[in-house]
Amino acid sequence: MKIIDITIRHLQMKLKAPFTTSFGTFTNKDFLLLEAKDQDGTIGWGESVAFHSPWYNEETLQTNWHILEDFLIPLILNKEINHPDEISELFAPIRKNNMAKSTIEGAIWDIYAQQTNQSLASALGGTKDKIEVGISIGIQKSIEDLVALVDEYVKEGYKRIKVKIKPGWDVEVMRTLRENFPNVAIMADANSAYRLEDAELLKQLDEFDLTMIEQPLASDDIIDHSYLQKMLNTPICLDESIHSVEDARKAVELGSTKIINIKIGRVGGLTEAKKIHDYCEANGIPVWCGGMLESGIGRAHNVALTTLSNFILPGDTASSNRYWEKDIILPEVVAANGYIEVPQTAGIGYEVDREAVESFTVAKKHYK
Ligand code: OSB
Ligand code: MG
Repeated sequence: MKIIDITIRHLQMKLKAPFTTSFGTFTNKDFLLLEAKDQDGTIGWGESVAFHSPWYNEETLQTNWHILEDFLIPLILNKEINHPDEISELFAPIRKNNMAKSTIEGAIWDIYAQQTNQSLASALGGTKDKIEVGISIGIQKSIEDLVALVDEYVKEGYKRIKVKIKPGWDVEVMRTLRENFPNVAIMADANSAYRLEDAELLKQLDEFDLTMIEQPLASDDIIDHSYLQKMLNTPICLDESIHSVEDARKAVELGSTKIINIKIGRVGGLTEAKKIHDYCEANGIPVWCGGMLESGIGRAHNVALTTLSNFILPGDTASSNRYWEKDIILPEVVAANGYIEVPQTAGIGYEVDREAVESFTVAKKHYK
């Protein structure tokens, strides 16, 4: 393939309900969409999961646009590409900026899958025809509100409930949830809100039989996570700390993590995501697919990735309608009874609703 034309759009979509983490509250989702056109006319789509502000990692919508426009797009346009695995080599001269890289790489995987007439899931080597999913719930105004929400999602059939925690919203919250939902798989995500000195507090969570605790300590730290894991019975799952298969190997060898959350954007694309998956599979580490409040396009990529065999634990890929009044793909992603059916048509498997895309676009630029 040869990419001859790229469009970047900045979309703004209003979340149905605000989403609060240990770092702050989102009411809108601002993100970049990338549309790439091959010389044969095939179009592929990629979504940047960088947020408007750098709270989750150092990347933002604007840094992604800059890196794409000034560095990554020039490395791709009019180059002969035989397989999407080559993209990471083309991008090797550019350090980090994984979410920016992943935005183009995702579009190229979409084109490759269409040109080889297979679903993105099959192109990646995935085998499942449906995937099991859970849901991630932000910090609420009160524990009563949280219990009511969890009850709703459990009734909808989500296979695992993840709740955000932070100092002051942790042990009592998890105790109440476990009392109310004795048989539900429950986990907590701290988004780096604690320090090793909080180990005694985090140990109290062992009582509630959580499936795991996600990213309790700093995003750039795998040493203290290894000390912490030795003190806890609850398995630690790393999210923010893992950017590559090398990070995964080091964290696993140090005993810093027993489970890994794979996010395509955070690791620089589907090729690296697959490498992490394969490494974990060979080493007995279960993985699951994380989420970044994606629109339908990023969501479709997550669905495809989750069809790989070692995605053993339910991920955060919930229904489109959990986030949006209206998504930008047709049909929308639907989780029924905790399962999403994997589309079998070529490429990402969902139609992009161009009218919806345009209606949420606040800026756009073409490159050729
Ligand atoms: O840490 O997994 C996270 C949302 C935004 C940023 C980081 C995270 C999350 C979630 C929600 O937990 C996942 C989703 O529903 O897309
Ligand atoms: Mg997380």
